Amino acid sequence: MEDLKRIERSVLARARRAKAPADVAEIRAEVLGKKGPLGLALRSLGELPAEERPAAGQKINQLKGKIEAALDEAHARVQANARADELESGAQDVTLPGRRVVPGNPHPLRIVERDIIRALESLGFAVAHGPQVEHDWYNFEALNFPPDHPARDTQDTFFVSDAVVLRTHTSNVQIRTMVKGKPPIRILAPGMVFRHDEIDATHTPCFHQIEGLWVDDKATFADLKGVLHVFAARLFGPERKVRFRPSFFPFTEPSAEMDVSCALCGGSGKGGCRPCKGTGWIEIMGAGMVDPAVFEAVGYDPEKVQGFAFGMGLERIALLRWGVDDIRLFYENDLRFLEQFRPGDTR
Ligand code: 2NL
Repeated sequence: MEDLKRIERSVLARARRAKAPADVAEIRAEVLGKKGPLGLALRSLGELPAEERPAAGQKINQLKGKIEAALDEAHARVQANARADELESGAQDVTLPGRRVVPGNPHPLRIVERDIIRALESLGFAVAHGPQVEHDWYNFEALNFPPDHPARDTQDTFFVSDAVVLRTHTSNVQIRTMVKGKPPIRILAPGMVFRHDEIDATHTPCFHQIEGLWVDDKATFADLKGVLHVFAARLFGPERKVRFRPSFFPFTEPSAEMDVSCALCGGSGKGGCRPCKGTGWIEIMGAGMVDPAVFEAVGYDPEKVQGFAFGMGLERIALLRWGVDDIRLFYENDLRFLEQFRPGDTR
């Protein structure tokens, strides 16, 4: 019994002095292990007279419980101290600047698409979508393509069946919108289109377009010019000039092409300027007044409604804007190329 008292005093004193979790673990192993003083005491019970053994055994077990509780308490204390020391010593410097998360960025063609939509949204245009696999009627017939028009040729068009094609422009969206609804209509149709072209620096069989359509009872060619002026100023900058040249499309009459002045030579064309081939002008889109035959196809009375439409290729705009010289770069998924185009970049 005397021994037990001594063990208790010395172990509890050591537990109070422990400074680190390792100190507590050491005391635990030493005192509670098989070869420790308590183990010895249990084994020496056999030397006592039989009637004293139960009481002595109980004492030893009580002491064991007391020591375990003291060690647990000591462990909790040193653990809390260690944590406090760690924080105080600056192991976690909460004043360090945060780690930068590298964000992904949209594909350059998406950036161009978004900027074109933004430039026209405030004029009242809303975005509309339609199918990429389309019936011949929505892609050609309703757009006044004569049956023998070269664009219908298998050289240009991907046929899914005799009467079903991969759309060659996004005009199918405008036809569907006109068939379903009624004027006034003011929509933008962005999307993927398909033509059976050989791949080179300016052609891929799948590319992107955005077309616009404005129909009401009095939308004029002057309105068309106004809209496209605003568009060009917003997309290319107010310092660029625009001009309209006569052109032809089966679905517009009259038809025009719009050029913007070349950014590189400032419109002079001097010095054999490359982007404008020395002309000072760069073609960016086609446009025109919707042909009466198109209105008749969708069930509108061409005597009562009128309007205009325009269309452009996103790849072409992207090439011009960033001075890229090969359209295939947009489709190779090389991050070293794609990461150069950050949203918010203008020109
Ligand atoms: C170009 C020219 C153009 C249109 C697209 C259109 C649509 C309907 C009716 C009339 Cl539903 N026109 N779209 C009009 C003129 C030109 O695109 O060069 N695109 C790349």
